[in-house]
Amino acid sequence: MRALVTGGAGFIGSHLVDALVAEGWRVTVLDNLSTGTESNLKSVMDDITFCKGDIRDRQIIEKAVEDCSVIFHLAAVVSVPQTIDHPVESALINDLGTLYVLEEARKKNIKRVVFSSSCAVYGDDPQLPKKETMNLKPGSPYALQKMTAEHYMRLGYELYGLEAVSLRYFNVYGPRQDPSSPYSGVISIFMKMAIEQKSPIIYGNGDQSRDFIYVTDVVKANLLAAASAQARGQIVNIGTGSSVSINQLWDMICALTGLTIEPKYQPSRPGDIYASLANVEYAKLFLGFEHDYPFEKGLESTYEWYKQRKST
Ligand code: UD2
Repeated sequence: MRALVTGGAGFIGSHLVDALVAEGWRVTVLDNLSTGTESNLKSVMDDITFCKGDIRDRQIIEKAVEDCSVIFHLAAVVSVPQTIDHPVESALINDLGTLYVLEEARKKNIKRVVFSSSCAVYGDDPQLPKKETMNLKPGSPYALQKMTAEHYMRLGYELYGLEAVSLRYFNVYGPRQDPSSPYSGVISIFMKMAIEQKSPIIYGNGDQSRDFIYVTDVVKANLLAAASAQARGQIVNIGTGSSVSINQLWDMICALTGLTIEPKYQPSRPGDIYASLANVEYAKLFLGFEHDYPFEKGLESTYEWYKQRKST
């Protein structure tokens, strides 16, 4: 069995590639290395076929899908602010690129496509927890592009019989998440601050909360989505069903690292969502998915990774 992982050199994609290789899959990675890195794949590079290329390039997709039975489609512009600055270019990648991948799947009769979507599609609806059947209120080009791509997945299923599955990730964290941009995931930034023993910045009063899910659990959800018969044509939240506030998060990191550093508070970010929490019933029903990593354990593994990274 061969799988194609688009965006396979990225934070989440590279963990998925590791797991697929460990399970005995043959794996092709398609990645343009815009945000992903070859170093993320260093332990499996000899075991995979690596195609450096862009999902806007139809010829390279055609080559990459050869012999595949499943496509995991993760390649995307992943930064919300970048999609606000570049709405057209990001749509070409996030939407047209997805359509190219689906079209190649249709031509080559590849049955299953698992798409990485985002809880961003819900927008700032105060209703909690977020349920897949809720009305969507995309509040950025990024969210709109993910929503559009989900619809292409749905049409792929309804019109062409593609076994399309969309996974709406909540806030994913873990090793290899890059903390270098101010819009990086809050956990990666806070880990960097803890290791450098500096005060983190908390935007707003810190009461805003997120449903954080460990990257290994997201990989597990992808593997189940590729295998489960009930998953065909579904859109499924991937979260834990519980949340922590940003204040609690920093307190937990302090407890874990033995630090007593006060955070600095700055005004809320424009457009920041107050609370985010996944309803996880569909994940259980359609994928048989439940997360394995309690938050404390995920934080600890993540901290160990950042600590080691600093010392190498
Ligand atoms: C996440 C996704 C984004 C989009 C969005 C949809 C990440 C990195 N981003 O944005 O792509 O899917 O969800 O709702 O997963 N914060 C601080 N200090 C910092 C950094 C962040 O206080 O140094 C706060 C931030 O204001 C926010 C919370 O932490 O309230 C989480 O921020 P984030 O950037 O990790 O993720 P989020 O939920 O804004």
